[in-house]
Amino acid sequence: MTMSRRGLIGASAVGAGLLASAARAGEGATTLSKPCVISTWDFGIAANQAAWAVLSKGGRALDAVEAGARIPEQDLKNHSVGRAGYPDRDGHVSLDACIMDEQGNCGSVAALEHIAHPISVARRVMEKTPHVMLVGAGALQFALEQGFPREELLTDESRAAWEAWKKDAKYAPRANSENLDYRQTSGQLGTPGGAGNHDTIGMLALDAAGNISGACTTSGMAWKLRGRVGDSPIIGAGLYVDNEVGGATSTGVGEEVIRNVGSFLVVELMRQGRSPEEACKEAVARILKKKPAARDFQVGFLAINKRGEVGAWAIQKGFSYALCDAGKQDALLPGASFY
Ligand code: SD4
Repeated sequence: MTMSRRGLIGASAVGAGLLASAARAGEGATTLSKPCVISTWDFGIAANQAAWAVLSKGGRALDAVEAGARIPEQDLKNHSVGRAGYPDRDGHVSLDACIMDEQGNCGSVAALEHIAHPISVARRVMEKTPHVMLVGAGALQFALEQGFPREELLTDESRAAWEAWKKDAKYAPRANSENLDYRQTSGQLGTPGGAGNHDTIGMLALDAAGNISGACTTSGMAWKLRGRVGDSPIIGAGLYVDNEVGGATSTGVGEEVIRNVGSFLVVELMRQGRSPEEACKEAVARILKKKPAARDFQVGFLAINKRGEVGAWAIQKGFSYALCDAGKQDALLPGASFY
């Protein structure tokens, strides 16, 4: 792992102040050696280590990102991915995930309920069906047919948070509301898309053969409308990989990412010669240009190119990403940001 002008933060040394002060623009590139894996947010460290167990034995990037994504999916303390995720407005835990490999194969599930590992269902969609995306009741039916157990994913803690939110929730947008304000969905969780609300994991891995794969999994925006799907299961929005170029993934308010087909944009900008950080910065700038009010929300992009160069950019400070290669398996960096 090589860095220029920006020091790595060991997992134990990370504090909010350190992250904030380190989150300055254009502080140089981080380059990982292959194999390697990167993930959004601090809980990406544990996910990366599960992926590393695959990569370090010469395993495939696709297997690595699936193994990694399953870690936060089963983490009962993580309320934004998988089991124990915060429910939608009506109390249903509804999960979104997608996966993509170096050949452009991809699979996705959206609004999937009662299945603890949506990333593995997304992989089955990719490998066992001629389709890319299954949603809602159909996705659940497919998962059950594939042998995934049906489970209750709403934990007591998540139910209690939902009950507390309902007490003074003013969130009842019309389906086509032009005034939908994400802040009303967030309530006590703080900035929409920020660390307190959205904690999607997006993972990108390069294996020893140099092939790239990615995975993205989330319970989406807490207290969302029933049926709402974010960017995370949408190929090109929440995740995109291209074995000629590299890969990108996103976290934060998914509507803003979908509008700009964010991860595809980042990869295409890298194809045109931008560094991962420059490409992520431009994708965030597009969001803000189209909708200046998005500065009140959080969206972050994370990208890696085929040379192992890594970069990230977010609207607001507070975004972080975890890096792992043979040199260091528990590194965490702050994402540079506009605000
Ligand atoms: C969504 N992008 O559903 C996801 C949520 C998220 O960090 O990123 N959380 O919009």
